[in-house]
Amino acid sequence: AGRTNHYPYNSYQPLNAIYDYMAYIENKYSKTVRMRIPKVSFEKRPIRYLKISTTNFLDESKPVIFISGGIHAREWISPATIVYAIRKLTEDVTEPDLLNNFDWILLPVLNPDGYEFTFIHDRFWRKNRSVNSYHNKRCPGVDGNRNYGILWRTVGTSNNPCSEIYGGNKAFSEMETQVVRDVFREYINRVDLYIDMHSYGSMVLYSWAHDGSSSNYSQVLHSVGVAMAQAMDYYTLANFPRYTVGNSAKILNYKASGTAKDYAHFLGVPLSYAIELPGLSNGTQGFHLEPKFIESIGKATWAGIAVGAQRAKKF
Ligand code: ING
Ligand code: ZN
Repeated sequence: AGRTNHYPYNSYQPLNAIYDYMAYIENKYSKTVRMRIPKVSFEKRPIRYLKISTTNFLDESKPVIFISGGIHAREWISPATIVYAIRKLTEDVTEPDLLNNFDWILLPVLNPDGYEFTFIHDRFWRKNRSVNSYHNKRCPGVDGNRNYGILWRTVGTSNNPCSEIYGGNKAFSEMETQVVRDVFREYINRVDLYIDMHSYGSMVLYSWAHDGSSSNYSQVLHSVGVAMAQAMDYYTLANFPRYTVGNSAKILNYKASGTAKDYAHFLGVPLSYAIELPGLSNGTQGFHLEPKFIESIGKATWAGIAVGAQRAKKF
């Protein structure tokens, strides 16, 4: 397995370190890993993901698991857990069936401009850094998780560019959401499990976010969600809260439209979730989980992903 300490887990890594690691993994595991750079961000940073597949890249027979993170810049634990998942599917494979039975798409940093901005200027920035004709200079940025083409800009969002939940000037106006949309287009009807990683709150969230109504899959969404939560709880340190599982509008105190997990579910992805990873403090400090917890949260989150994948296969 080689240099397993190539990527440090004792501190949060800037974009270039995550991207270097992805390139290193692609190079080292070149039979199974391909890096894709479908678009560049508003500030011209590449948006990268890895496709991991143990069969020929033209083989379209396997179900796909798609995990995205980092749409919200300040939620630093989100990209970290996806980097950890990359490790578990390449350098440190302990679930070979999961590697062999699925094609994996792992996208750690959907919002590279925002992520970089949180390292340099403002630790608690949420949105991306794009500017459109409705923006004034004081208020750049669109909330990627309100920009998807599902009941776009209807509830729990804003048409004010200064808002933290500004939905953009049209659905899919942003490069970040276009990348996710295009992954679903490319793998249409093959994505069995989609997870969009956020923080914080220790919650497994499913559709529908706009009104709290249940989807046709609510029973399986709930039972698989509970199984993932239990697996994550098992590896979560005792001083952390336990996961709660439910409809996002019901267990959060707000509704939302134009979100990634609702868009995926609307497209027909049965198991589509947003996971709110843990945070230990209240307020914005909750986004800054102490780095000493990165590795254990990575491990716990991988356990949840693994259980979701096992259930996706049987489903
Ligand atoms: N929370 C998510 C947000 O975008 C969410 C929660 C996810 C709501 C999916 C609805 C649908 O508000 C954070 N912390 O970003
Ligand atoms: Zn978020």
